Amino acid sequence: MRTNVVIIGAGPAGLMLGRLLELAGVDAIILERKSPDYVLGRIRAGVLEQGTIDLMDRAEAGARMHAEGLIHHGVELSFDGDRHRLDFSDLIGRHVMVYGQTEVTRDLMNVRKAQSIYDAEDVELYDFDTAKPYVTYRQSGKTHRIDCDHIAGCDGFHGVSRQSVPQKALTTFERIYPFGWLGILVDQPPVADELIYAHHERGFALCSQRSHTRSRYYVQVQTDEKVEDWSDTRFWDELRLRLNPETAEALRTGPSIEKSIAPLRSFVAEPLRFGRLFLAGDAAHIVPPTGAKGLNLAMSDVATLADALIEATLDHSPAGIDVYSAKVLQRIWKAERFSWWMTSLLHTFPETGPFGRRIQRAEFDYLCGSRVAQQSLAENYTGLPS
Ligand code: RFL
Ligand code: PHB
Repeated sequence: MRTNVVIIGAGPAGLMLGRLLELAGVDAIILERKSPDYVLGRIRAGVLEQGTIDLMDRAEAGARMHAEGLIHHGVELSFDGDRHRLDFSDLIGRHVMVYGQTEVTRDLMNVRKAQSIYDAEDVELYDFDTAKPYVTYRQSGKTHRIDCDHIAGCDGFHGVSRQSVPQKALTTFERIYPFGWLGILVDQPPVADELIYAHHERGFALCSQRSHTRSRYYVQVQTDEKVEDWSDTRFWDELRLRLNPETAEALRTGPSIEKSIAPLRSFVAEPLRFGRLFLAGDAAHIVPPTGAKGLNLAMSDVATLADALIEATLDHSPAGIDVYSAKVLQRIWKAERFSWWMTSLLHTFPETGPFGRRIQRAEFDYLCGSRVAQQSLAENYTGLPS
């Protein structure tokens, strides 16, 4: 087989890239290790920035998102039960949309006409430092080969693409946090109209949602915690303790339909181009979910990469691919900074002690009293320009 671009990974980054290339007339094949049902079964992000909404429209995949997505004009922060609402629309004239990553993925799968190969095992990348790269994979016991001009590594943090780059060509920056998020999905109306990010001495908690009838809640847990040790009752009891009393009272609980623990990590690889291989999305970087940036960052990477690959393929110009890595890394580091900062403000860090908590409280009080500080948070949360 031969194509212009082999895209590895059919998460939101790979699917969006594939769609943008398809619409521009650039031939691409997506190779995904898992089945479509498995990909759609992963419960992840829930908040879309305007840039992501615009990209869904450009991909001609935005109709259901506009019909079902919920526009949120602000969020609430809570510190030891003291509440403060940030009104993004008033602060900077912008908003976000609540629409699940699962739905984004489903919509992108549905509009795609070109070839996607699921259940592709043992994907391997070859000769991307030459003009004739190729990729191999196994399916039903047979090995297949695809020759191409470029390879896009959109295969997430544990994917094969970044691992195929020689160690000496890659610099990585990493911070692993000493806790994770235990998340629960439940078919009950959300406790509030907007998201609540809560700091409590027992740990962080987040009240999020997917729709008017489906809610998503998280609590900070130790990294060695096991999901099996968290019955639904234990989860709801712990969540209530971390919210202010009125919110705890209003909480509508029920049996969980999904429950999982995600570790928290900050990670960046540099650079993001190696000859004819490009990394994008979680394959290139990870942010802790506190700033709701991971999916949005993946989308802004592939928007830039799509334009670069279209230019390289149709106009035979390397201008876009030559600047891809430097351009997206600028935005990536700003999102890393914001996600690290939100995480630092809202979680409990066992090692920082009482001094650390007083500093967090001072940061919260400063935020509540300063419109400039609120505008900064709002500007970053709703998405910096690309
Ligand atoms: P994905 O979604 O991980 O997709 C990668 C795909 O590549 C496939 N793959 C391979 N395919 C072929 N061969 C191989 N060797 C392969 N190895 C892997 C995988 O099966 C998969 O299908 O990466 P992508 O596309 O870069 O998308 C990134 C986002 O998924 C991620 O950043 C967000 O989910 C992060 N995130 C959030 N982001 C936001 O913008 N807003 C949020 O509110 C938000 N909340 C979250 C989150 C992530 C969370 N977890 C579980 C880490 C909440 C949580 C709890
Ligand atoms: C979610 O709904 O899953 C979600 C929302 C906001 C975040 C992280 C996760 O910051």
